[in-house]
Amino acid sequence: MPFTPGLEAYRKQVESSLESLFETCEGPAHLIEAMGYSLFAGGKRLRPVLLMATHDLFSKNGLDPMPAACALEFIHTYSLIHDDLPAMDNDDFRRGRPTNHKRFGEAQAILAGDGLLTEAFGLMARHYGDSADSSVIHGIAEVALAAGSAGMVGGQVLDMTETGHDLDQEQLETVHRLKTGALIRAAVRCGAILGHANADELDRLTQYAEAIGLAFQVADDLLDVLGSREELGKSTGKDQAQGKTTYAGLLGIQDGRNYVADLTSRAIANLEVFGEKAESLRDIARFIADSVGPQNN
Ligand code: GRG
Repeated sequence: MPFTPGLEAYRKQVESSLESLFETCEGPAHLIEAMGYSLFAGGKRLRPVLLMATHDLFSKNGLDPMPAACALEFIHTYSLIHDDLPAMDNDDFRRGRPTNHKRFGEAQAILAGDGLLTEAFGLMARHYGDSADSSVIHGIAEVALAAGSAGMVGGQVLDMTETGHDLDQEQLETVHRLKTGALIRAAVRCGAILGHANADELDRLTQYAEAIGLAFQVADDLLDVLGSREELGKSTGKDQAQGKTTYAGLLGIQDGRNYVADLTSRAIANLEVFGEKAESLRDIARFIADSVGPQNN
C-alpha cells in the first residue's frame, strides 16, 4: 500500500540521509556490506518518518532531527536481522529478499546487527555531541530506553518465553507494547523532545504513539493471516505454526479490524490540539488502519 505524497516526501528525505550517514560508518568491507544489505532492502522507514513528522509540529530550533531519525532505522534494522536468526524466529525472507543470515551466515548476521545498533548511537553522538541543548541527551536516553532491556529487547524475551503459552489480551499487549510499541513511541517522543514540546504536547503525542503502536501490531498479526509473502516481503502464516497467541486468534479477523479502527480514532483524537500541522501524523495512523481494510485483502 503506497504512502500519501506527504509521507512519501519524508520517506525520500530519510532514504537519502540514510545513504549519506551510512557512508560515515567504517569497518571491514564484508561487515559494512552485510549491514547495508538489510538497511537498504526497502523498508517503509515508518519510525524515522514518524520522528520527522512529529518534529515538524514544532518551530525549528536549529537541531536537525534527521540523525536521530536515521539512528532509529539502524536500530529497527538490527532488530529485524536478529529476530530472523535461527535462534529466534528463524525466517528466510525479509524486506523482499533472503534474510541476512541466509545471505551472509549466522555469525556475520549477528555482527551486522551489533554494528548497526552501536553505530546508531555513534551517529547521534557525532552529530549532536557539540550541542549545549539538553533535549539532545533526553532524546537519546528515550531511544536507549525503548531499544533496551526495559523496551524492545525485554519485549522480545517475553515473546520468546511466552510462545506456546496461552496469553490473554492484557498479557499480549504487554509483550507488544515493549517489543514493537516502544520504538514507535520513542520515534514520536524523540521528535517531540528535540522540538521542545511542552509537557501537555508530549503527553498527547505519547498517547497518539501508544495507540498507533498497538494498532500496528494488531494489523501485523492480521496480515500474517491475510497477507501474502509477495505483498509483505516476509514470510506469512508463521504465528499460528509457532503456537503464538495473536490478535487474529484472540479477536478474529473482523473484531481485529474493528480494534485497529478504534485505536486509529483514539490516536487521531490526541492530535486535535496540533491542527492541520499534524496531518502527516494522521496519515500515518490511517496508513496502518488501511493496511488491514477489507479492500486490501
Ligand atoms: C531481536 C532485540 C530483538 C528484537 C526484535 C521488532 C522485533 C523485535 C521483531 C520483529 C518481529 C515482527 C515481525 C514484529 C511485528 C511488527 C514489526 C516490527 C514489523 C516490521 O516492521 P515494519 O513493518 O518493517 O516497519 P519494514 O521492513 O517496513 O521496516
